Amino acid sequence: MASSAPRPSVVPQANLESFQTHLNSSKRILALVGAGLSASSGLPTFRGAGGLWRTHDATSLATPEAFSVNPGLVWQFYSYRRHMALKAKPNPAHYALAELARKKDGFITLSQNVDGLSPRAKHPEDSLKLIHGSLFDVKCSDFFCNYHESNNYTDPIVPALAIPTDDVDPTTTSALQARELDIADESIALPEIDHAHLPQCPECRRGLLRPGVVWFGEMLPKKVMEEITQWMSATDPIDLIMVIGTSAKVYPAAGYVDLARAKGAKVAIVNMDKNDVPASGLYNGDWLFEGDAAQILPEILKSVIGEVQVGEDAAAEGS
Ligand code: BJW
Repeated sequence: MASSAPRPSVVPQANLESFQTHLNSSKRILALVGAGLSASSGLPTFRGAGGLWRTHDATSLATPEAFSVNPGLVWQFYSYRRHMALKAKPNPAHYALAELARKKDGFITLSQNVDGLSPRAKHPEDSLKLIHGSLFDVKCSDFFCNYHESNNYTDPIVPALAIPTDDVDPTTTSALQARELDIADESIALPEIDHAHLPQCPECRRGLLRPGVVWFGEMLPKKVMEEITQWMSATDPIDLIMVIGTSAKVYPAAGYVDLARAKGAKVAIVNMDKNDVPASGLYNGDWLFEGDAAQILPEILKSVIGEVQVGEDAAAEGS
């Protein structure tokens, strides 16, 4: 395991000291993380810059309605995201949170991310709650079928969803000479994909498979939500909630900030955009760390986790 070189400080000293004093004495800590955690791994966020996929607002494709109207388009969006996530690597922020989970018993992370990077940074499973599912789960879209498959890393999941390539030399059949096209590039026409060539449910043989993620208007995974409710409602206070790389605009995730506050928590925000604070704003004694989570988290958590080990990537099987 190679350790990363010490980084120059990116955090004002006074802020850092008061945060670390609180962190060191905190017993129950929550992290709410979003797409900004994976931004420096090269994965785009949802809102703001990078929140467009071709001409589509990414959030407009994350609905059951979009899937029912145009499953081919929605699958192309998710197939592209699966491919990008498999190519990406966890960054120091993923490793820092994973290490904090090993060091502090009373720490849980609620991740809105579906990219698999926290599991690949070996974040202990029991303290990582994937509240919006995973790109690598698939399930049947038929209401009456319960088929669900985890850890499906086949890329592309069906041949029709392969990222198109241009053959640099059309006279050769060597795959090595084919270059992947960026299907996010609008100048490249997307193929129309017939239903028959989209992923089919192997169980009911009636429905299309769909990504095992939580779309707008859908319930979050019941078991995960119950585990979170149980953790939140323990009688001991919550000391700290860290709100990391999320615009905190999507519910029920964003609601955990107020729930944690109501149980005594101070709030620490880590975000590139200092205006992206939760709806209830910042209180006296909270912290705002403005900048890249991949730089800030290893530094602010250092008093507990030491130097971050950017370690082996528990790469997805088959990737
Ligand atoms: C950096 C950085 C760097 C960049 N370092 N930082 C209560 C009030 C109002 C509305 C509702 C409510 N309750 C429910 C709703 C409706 C809806 C909702 O919240 N709508 C809002 C938009 C208003 N919620 C739902 O529908 C949820 N379901 C539900 O509540 O069901 C109830 C129900 C009851 C009975 C029957 C049926 C249902 C489901 C929400 C599911 C959200 N799904 C998505 C897609 C997941 C799959 C996929 O990935 O494609 O989840 S949408 C999208 O948003 C995705 C994300 O996880 C989520 C949050 O986005 P995130 O992560 O915050 O990303 P961004 O882009 O917004 O922010 C990135 C941040 O990073 C920015 O701040 C940057 O500045 C920062 N950043 N680089 C640090 N390097």
